[in-house]
Amino acid sequence: MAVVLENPTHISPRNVQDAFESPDFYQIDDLLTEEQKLVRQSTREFIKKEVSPIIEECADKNIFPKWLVPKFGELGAFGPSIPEEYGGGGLDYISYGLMMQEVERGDSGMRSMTSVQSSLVMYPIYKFGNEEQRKKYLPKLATGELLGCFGLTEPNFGSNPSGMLTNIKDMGDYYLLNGAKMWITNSPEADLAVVWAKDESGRIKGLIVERGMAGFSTPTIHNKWSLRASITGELVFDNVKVPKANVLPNKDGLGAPMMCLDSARYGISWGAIGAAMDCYDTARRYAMERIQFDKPIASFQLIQKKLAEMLTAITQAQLLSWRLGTLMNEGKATTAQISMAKRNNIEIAMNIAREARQILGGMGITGEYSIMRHMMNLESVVTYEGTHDIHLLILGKEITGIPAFS
Ligand code: TGC
Ligand code: FAD
Repeated sequence: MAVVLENPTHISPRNVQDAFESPDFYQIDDLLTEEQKLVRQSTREFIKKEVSPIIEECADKNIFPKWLVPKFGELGAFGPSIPEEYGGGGLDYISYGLMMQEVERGDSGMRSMTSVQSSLVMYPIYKFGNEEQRKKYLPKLATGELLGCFGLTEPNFGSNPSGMLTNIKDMGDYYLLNGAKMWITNSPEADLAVVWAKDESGRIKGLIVERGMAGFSTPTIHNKWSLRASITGELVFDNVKVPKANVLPNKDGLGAPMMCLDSARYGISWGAIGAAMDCYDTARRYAMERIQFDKPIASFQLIQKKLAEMLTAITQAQLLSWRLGTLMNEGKATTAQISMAKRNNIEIAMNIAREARQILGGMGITGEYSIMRHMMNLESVVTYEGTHDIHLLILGKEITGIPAFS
């Protein structure tokens, strides 16, 4: 049963020091600016202080730590790439990526919460909204005073969102919204939802739906074995009257939500590196200390093979995301390039988590270490924002020119 806590009073913070150190085998730090390194450092410190001590208990008890929302806002984790005049960080895409890496190093559910707010709520309001909408919502979303969610997926339309049934009818002064969205990160606690719905001509439009509008409800999805510290739900619209002022005017069609997904998938490519690094670092430390056959298990060739392969995969993923970040900064990154990075980096993270868990033997399945939690979380990450196979097909289309989706 998912629980929301507004403050940490009922949590017993762990007294174990989070000693995480990130691997940098190819001196990728030399490619980063001082500002980017500073952003990474401040996020890492925040995660060590605010997330690491409570996250195992939250995941264990299925608690969404809502008290962290304004703290993430203070850190600058909401809308880091949105211009400062709207409350964003005005940072470049590599800074955004490094932030997502560090947040997901702490927990994929926390990264979900922050990347939805940044890429799927603030980004469309900034990119497709008018000045009034930007000024009304963005500063409060940046501080975490408002929490948002993004409604694209429906019960019967996941990989194929273009088939969506959620619809709006023009009633003169307002739109009448009907339909339902499924699997929506943050929805049960969100103050507003960016919702994609078809108008009477079948064109997809983006709308800002606010909590409190009559006919709008957000039931929680319970019993998740993955992303247990993130809250997920539905969005149900039963004749919701949405003022015309809440329609995002500057882009419609499936391309609009797809542009948001490009930004979020890019952030996830970095986030997956964070989860992979945490598993690698945990396994490396454990292997150095765990004695079997009178020696640290790190001295056995098979353990060294696992560690060497993990480090190689992390280094490849770092290079992929760093280069993609430079293309994002230049406005040149393509959807297929983003798909490659999201797909590759999640795959390496899942493999690393599995191997790392084996290095810890029986201890690997417990909540004493973060690995099993990362493993379970990554099962969602490999599915949302386009499944592993959908990204393969996006790449297949890029290579051959032939869409194999249908
Ligand atoms: P297709 O025919 O390829 O395209 C339809 C229209 O969309 C345009 N378009 C894009 N425009 C800009 N940027 C992009 N990246 C675009 N991708 C597509 C395209 O040009 C076309 O425009 P127009 O004007 O000609 O109509 O579309 P399709 O229906 O064949 O579907 C293609 C497919 C399968 C690749 C796509 O729909 C897809 O990516 N499916 C996966 C769905 C998905 O990723 N859902 C994510 C939901 S949100 C989420 O999971 C959040 S989790 C958050 C968290 O907790 O972190
Ligand atoms: P389906 O589309 O039914 O796919 C099932 C299987 O069929 C998959 O293996 C898929 O790869 C395969 N498949 C489908 N089509 C093809 C094809 N053409 N060729 C080959 N194989 C195919 N959505 C939102 O809109 N907002 C959110 O905030 C959000 N948060 C989420 C949080 C969590 C924890 C989860 C699990 C999901 C979230 N989603 C969200 C939904 C997510 O984007 C969808 O789950 C995802 O896009 C897949 O859709 P589906 O689950 O309906 O699977």
